[in-house]
Amino acid sequence: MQSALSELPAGVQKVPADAPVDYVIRLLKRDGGVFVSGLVSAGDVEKAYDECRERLDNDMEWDGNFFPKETQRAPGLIGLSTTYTKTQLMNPLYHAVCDHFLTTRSWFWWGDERKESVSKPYVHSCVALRIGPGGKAQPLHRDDYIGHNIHDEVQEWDDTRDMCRETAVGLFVAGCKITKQNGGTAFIPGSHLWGTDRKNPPDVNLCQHAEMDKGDAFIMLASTFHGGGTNSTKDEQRLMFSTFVTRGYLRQEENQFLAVAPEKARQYPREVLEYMGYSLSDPACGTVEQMDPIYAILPELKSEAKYKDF
Ligand SMILES: O=C(O)CCC(=O)C(=O)O
Ligand SMILES: [Fe+2]
Repeated sequence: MQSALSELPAGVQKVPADAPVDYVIRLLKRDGGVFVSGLVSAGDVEKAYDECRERLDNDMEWDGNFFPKETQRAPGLIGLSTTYTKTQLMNPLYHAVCDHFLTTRSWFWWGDERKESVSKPYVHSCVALRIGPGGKAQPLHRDDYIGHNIHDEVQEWDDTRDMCRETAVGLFVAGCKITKQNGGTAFIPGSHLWGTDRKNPPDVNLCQHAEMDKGDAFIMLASTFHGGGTNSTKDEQRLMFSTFVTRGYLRQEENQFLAVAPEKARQYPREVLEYMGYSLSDPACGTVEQMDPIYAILPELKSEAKYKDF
């Protein structure tokens, strides 16, 4: 795998939406980020915007420097936009990438039996971000600081050593044409390999900007240093949909059980509910009444419920 990484074309790549998953994964291991053109149709992006625009318009100002006052947010997107949920959160390419980086496999002794557990990834956060004219750049950060992820410095990705390195993967979808000028996300290619204990702060001069057409996407490992850019335009709003997925046994950034009303959640197919966290993380995280939480949100399934070993 390592020799394969060195054969990749130089620089952060933009791949078509039907690119092989394997290729996208290899690019992420080398660069920490990869662009995907036309991942979502312009029509679906516009529809998703319509469905969350009111929340964006009515957002409160952030008190602090993580977001400039010109940035408005629409969190809890699953509750606001079925189009976003269907066309972005549940995107098959994104899921395959998340499955690769965020599935956790472990084995344990259970008496004299050797038990294997596989914990699958689930939703971390779902928010639309609109940076208005004049909005200043965010401080460069790693989104996995949220989950206290500490990194060793490495030269190159190693599949065995780095199996558990990442705790989250992001999907940024352009809601409009995104340029460096209107606040395209700044990121440092390769910074996912950096150690936490580097002496110097991340240098903005190493940044590249995520410039995308409406419906294009940027998939990014959460350990990559990045931040919303400065919107230096007079009249452009930069709209981007941001999704993160995390390991099944870690706490969600955005609590989906409270962020999305149960009556709204119930309108989604079971696979969406499971991705939100209405499912067990093997062996036994997330139970309700010591069973899979799906029975709590879909009580009509209760007749099939029974206690089981973990
Ligand atoms: O707005 C952006 O481009 C990035 C936002 C971000 O990094 C964050 O909210 O953590
Ligand atoms: Fe971030």
